[in-house]
Amino acid sequence: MRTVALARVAIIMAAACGPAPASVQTNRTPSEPVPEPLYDPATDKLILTDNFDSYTGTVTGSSSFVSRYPNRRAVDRNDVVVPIENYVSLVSPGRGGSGQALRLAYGNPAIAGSTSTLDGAGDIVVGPEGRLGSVGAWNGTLPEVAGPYTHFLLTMWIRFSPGADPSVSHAGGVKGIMHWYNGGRYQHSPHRARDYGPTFVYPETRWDAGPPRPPNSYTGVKEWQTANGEAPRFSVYNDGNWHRATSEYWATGSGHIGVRWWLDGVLVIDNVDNVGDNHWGADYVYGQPITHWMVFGNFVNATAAQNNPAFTVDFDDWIAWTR
Ligand SMILES: [Ca+2]
Repeated sequence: MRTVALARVAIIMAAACGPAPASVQTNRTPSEPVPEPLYDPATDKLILTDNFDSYTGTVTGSSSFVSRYPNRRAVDRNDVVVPIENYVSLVSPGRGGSGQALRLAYGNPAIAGSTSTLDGAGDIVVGPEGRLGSVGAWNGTLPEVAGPYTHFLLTMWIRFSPGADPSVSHAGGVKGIMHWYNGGRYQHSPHRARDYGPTFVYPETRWDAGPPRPPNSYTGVKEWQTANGEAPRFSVYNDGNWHRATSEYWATGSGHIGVRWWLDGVLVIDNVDNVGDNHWGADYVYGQPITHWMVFGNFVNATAAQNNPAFTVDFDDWIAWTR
C-alpha cells in the first residue's frame, strides 16, 4: 500500500471502475450550494459516533482505544511496522475544552519546520474497519446499520499542529481521510500533486477530494465550489484550531452518485449527479458503496516520511450516518 503513489491509485481506480454514468437526474439548481447535512436522530440511521472521552489509553486500561478499533496499523519512518502507541495517543482536553481527542504524530521532528516535537510515523491507519458490518457490532447499543452504504455521511473534527504540512518532502503528501469501499478508497488528501498538465505540482499544499482532482477550468465541470474553482489551500486549516469536515457519498443504487464535502460548514466540492466524463484521465467514479473510513494514511515512501517536518493531527467527535 505504501509504495502506491496518489496518481497511480487514481489511474488504477479509474481503470477498475469504468466510466461514470453520463448523467443522473437532479432537481437542484447547480448554482445553489447544498447546506451541510446534520445528523437527525428522528429520521437518520446512526452508524457510529465517538467522542474518544471514555478511553483509558491507546492500548492500556479496561477500555482502550484499540479494544474498540482493533484494526489498525502504524509504520515508522523506515517502513517498519511498530506498535500503534508509538504514534497514536489520547490528548486532554479534547474539543470543547474537556474530555479527550485522538492524536496521530507524523514526520521527523529533526527536520526544520517541524510543528511537533513528537517522533512521527510514516504511516498510521486507524478507524472502524471491520466494525460496521453488522447491527450492534460497534458497541452493542447503537442502532447501527450494516454497510456497505450507498448513501454515507460522516462528520469529524480535525486539528493540525499550527503550520503542519504533510506535503513538504513529497508532492504526494499523505492519503488523508480515506472512505473505504470494497477494494479501494475515496481519499481526501493534503498534497501538492497534479496529474494533469502543464504544471504538475502546486506551489502550496491543497486539501483535495480526488486523486487529485483538477480545477473546474480544466475539467469543464463545476465540481469545486471554491471561489477559484480549485481544491482549497491547506493553509486555511492548519492553524492549530479545530475544523469540521463533513463528507457525503452517494454510490450505486440510490439514484444519485458523487461526493460532497464541507469544511467548516462551507461546501467545497459537489459533483453529485454531475461527475463528468473523466476525460482528464483519472478520477473517482463512485461505483462502490462505502464500508468504513480510516485516518490519516501514509507518506508515499520512507524517504518522504523521513524528510517531512513533524506534525500532529487530532480527531474528535466523529459521527457517521445514513439516511
Ligand atoms: Ca472528545
